Amino acid sequence: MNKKSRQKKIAVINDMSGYGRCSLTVLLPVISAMGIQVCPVPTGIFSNHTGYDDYAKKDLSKFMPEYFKKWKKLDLKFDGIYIGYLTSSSQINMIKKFIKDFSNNDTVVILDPVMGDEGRLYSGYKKSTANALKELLKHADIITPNATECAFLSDIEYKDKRTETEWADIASGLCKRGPSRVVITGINLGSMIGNMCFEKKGKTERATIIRKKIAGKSRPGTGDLFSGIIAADAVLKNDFISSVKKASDFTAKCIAKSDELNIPVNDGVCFEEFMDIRL
Ligand code: PXL
Repeated sequence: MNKKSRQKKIAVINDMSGYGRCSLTVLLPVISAMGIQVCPVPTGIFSNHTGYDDYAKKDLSKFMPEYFKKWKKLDLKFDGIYIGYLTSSSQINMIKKFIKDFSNNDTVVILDPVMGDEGRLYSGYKKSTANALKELLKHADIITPNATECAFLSDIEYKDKRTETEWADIASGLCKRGPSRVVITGINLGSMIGNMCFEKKGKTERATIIRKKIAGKSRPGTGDLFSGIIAADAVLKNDFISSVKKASDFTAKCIAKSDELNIPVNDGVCFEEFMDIRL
């Protein structure tokens, strides 16, 4: 019998966008830098993310069963399963089976319900996929929606500004559908930005807002960076609220550096500036 490896592994189900620093091109280096092996499952390949005027896209839904079959043959089990941008609603059932097949008793499932921002779905992102994604809530331990994704998941009107109690009620409603931890990301607090950490333990619910001064322009890929850190810390069993603080500090640092280096907004954040190799 092989000894159990002491290094953790996360399977990341997300798209590969060749240019624009989001999804897998962010999650692979960031989770690796936190000392965890990252195993990508590409849901689709994009020449560049869909925030640019034009892009080429290849949906990989048809390839996924074959991919999973070979992984099954390798008898893989993951400490974390991270779900991000899906390219078709047909991927939902495959992912449900993936969770069943590749989890052990201790696996953490992190769902970043990537679908839109500023009240709208991303260009080319289908409403049917957004609706189908709701089915994954019951399989997730942690979710990291922004205000737009909260509105779609909860079938409520999109509002940029809400009271703290309203955000907590939305998080509580989402918790009732599966996850025990919710982070509502990028809450508009005027000159500050907030991330609400909502935790449910038995009947006890606790909401905490982590506030930070706005570090610079809002950019694509910051949600992926943020959620990657939350996922890695969850698998490492680090404290939830400390991990949200860490993720918001690191994201803010990358945003500020990107403005300083005149990185075009669509090109995301220059997190590479802070990927020190552990020697
Ligand atoms: O970061 C979110 C994201 C992921 N994947 C693709 C995207 C976007 C946001 O625009 O276009 C393909």
